[in-house]
Amino acid sequence: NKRAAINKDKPSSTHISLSPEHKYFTEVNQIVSHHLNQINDNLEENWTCIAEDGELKVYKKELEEDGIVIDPLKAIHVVKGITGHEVCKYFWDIEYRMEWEATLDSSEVIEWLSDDTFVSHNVIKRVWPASQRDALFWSHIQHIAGDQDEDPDRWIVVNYSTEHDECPSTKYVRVFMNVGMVCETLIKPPADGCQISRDDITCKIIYTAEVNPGGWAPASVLRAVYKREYPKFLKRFTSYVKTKTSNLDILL
Ligand code: 18C
Repeated sequence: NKRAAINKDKPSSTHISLSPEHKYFTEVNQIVSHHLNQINDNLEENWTCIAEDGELKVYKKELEEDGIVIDPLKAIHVVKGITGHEVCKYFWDIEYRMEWEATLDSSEVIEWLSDDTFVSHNVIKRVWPASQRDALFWSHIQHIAGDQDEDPDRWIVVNYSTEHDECPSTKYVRVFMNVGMVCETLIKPPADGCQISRDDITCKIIYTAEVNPGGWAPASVLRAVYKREYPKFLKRFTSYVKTKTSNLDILL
């Protein structure tokens, strides 16, 4: 039975973002930088395209560690009518996760670390013949203001595996993951005196997933599942964000 996520002890809106004294501060910033540094990777040279559909392209690098598939995956998508802030908001906010996630049985908050970072426990749907998996990770959202001539304005969400005393790995095989969603918004300047409309905005999404399935799983099945599920996720999730926002003010 699918269950909506529980927002456990969500900090009040006056709560500050992760402070430099917080035990996760260094790790969060390191992993955010890791994803930002990968934005300009040459995908034509080092990666293999496994799916292409309109503006969506999904790439992978084949990699195995002790016979376990850990292929890094990267997807680029360009979607009209939504902003990077909107895409990141719906990807990060666990209140909406079960509305678009098709690969999870459940998702639940374990601890709020600040108003932009929380730890959640997620049970992944079982794929026959492998054992069922779960994932425990912190999710962090951040706005990175662009500088005038070099980098554009960006929004980023990172989901990164962690440990938590309240949620030891007992019942399932635990997956380890480092997932990043980086978004840039392009705005076509509207005619003089006109307000920006959804027709004037385009969002470029750079999604990366480094996943270790945490124990043996048949390589051919896993690669087939990834090839099918990642493009499906990107199409399903972005059309969800379009539907969710179509009648709302643009969130820049
Ligand atoms: O990034 C995504 N979602 C985030 C929020 O939930 C978050 C979660 C990431 C989960 C990554 C899961 C990795 C799977 C691990 C392997 C499972 C082993 C299976 C063994 C097979 C032989 O960052 C979006 C994630 C989109 C994930 C697409 C691929 C995941 C495949 C997982 C299998 C579930 C299949 C469900 C299909 C069910 C059909 C009956």
